[in-house]
Amino acid sequence: MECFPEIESIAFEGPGSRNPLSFRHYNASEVVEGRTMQEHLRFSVCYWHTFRANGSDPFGAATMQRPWDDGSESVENAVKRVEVAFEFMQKLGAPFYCFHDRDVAPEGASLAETNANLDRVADALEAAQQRTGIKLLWGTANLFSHPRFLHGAATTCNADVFAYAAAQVKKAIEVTHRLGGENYVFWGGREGYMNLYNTDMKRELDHLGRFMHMAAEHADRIGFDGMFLFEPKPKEPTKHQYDFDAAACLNFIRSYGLEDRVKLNIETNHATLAGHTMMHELTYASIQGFLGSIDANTGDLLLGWDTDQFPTNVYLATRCMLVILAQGGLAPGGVNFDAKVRRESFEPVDLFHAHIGGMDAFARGLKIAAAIRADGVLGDFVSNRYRSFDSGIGKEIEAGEASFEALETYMLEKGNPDANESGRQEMLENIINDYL
Ligand code: XLS
Ligand code: NI
Ligand code: NI
Repeated sequence: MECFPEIESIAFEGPGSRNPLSFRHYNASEVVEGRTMQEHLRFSVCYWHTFRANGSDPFGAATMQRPWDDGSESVENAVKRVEVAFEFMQKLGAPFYCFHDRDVAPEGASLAETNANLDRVADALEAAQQRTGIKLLWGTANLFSHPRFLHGAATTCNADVFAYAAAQVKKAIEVTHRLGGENYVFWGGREGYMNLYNTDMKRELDHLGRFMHMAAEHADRIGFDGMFLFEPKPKEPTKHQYDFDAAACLNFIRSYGLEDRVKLNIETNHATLAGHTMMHELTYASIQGFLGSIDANTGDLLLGWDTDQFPTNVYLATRCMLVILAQGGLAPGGVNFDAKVRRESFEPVDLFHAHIGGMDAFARGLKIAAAIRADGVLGDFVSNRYRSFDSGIGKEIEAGEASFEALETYMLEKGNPDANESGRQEMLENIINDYL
């Protein structure tokens, strides 16, 4: 059964096209900086928002009654949904997808039944992947929806819940491995606290460290060598999430000796909630070699929560691509649209419009960032700005050959530093506008 019969494959028609169901900029085979757009962008559709969100919010019921969904939490319905998902992704031309265990298969009455449900749906996913060539960018476990996780999963005060979470992640890594997943994500849904009066922060963080090590040990045992990705988020659902931002995550990774195994999956809306720009978070992670993948979305600056909207802002996409190109790409990570259509956009075709917009914005961002890099307008300015460190005293400082004493002698002799120069922010902003 075809679920989107009115939709043909979404084709690249070029910037002049007025067909809303076409790409104006994303041309999968077009080469930019020596790689195709498909290779650079590695777009991924997320299962939870795209195939499970129903438009309900704290104030109202579901608005998206999908014609193919019987509304039941049965394995049969879940298997049918796999067909819908792959038809959608194939027509869109997305090479990857991502899921949480509970997005794809329903929870059963016991862990064993739940695992069996997941295996049955994994059979369908595996067959659909083989049929279509669409690959799994990453898998993950939902350790936040079920009430058992109310105090957290790896950071719960209840050792049995910790054990349950471990068993669940063990299974999720195995299924990810079976499906050829290239990465495995840890987003600590309820790993944080609501109140410090009842919280032993030290113990909770130690437990999370232990949990991650056990995950790595199990991955090694089964031969899963995909990258682990930690996803920062400052708040929501807890008041303070332990994986607050890239800096907090990196401190955690290093404190617990996980740096060989774990990189970061940076999400735009989470950066915003942490009071950072996406470019800041990407740069911070990338300069230290920890930028693994991105969850491409955007928030609403007038709202203080994770609205997970599709990214259509070309400036934002350009800034992302500047950082990603500078580090030589994201692979084995990718650009995952952790984004959902608005409650009011309840028709199936809106899923196409949303993804087309995100893919075109990133394709434009890629082309613009590549042009900026080719002309060297930022790169040349920045290297020139730091040229005092290329020779003389600056070079000695960078080489570790200077001491406070030597610098004092140098300055006493010289008297005063060389004059400062303008940072030219406005000029640079104007130059970037020329490319947009
Ligand atoms: C929620 C997170 C989540 C992760 C996967 O805010 O973004 O969707 O990406 O667990
Ligand atoms: Ni995310
Ligand atoms: Ni989010």
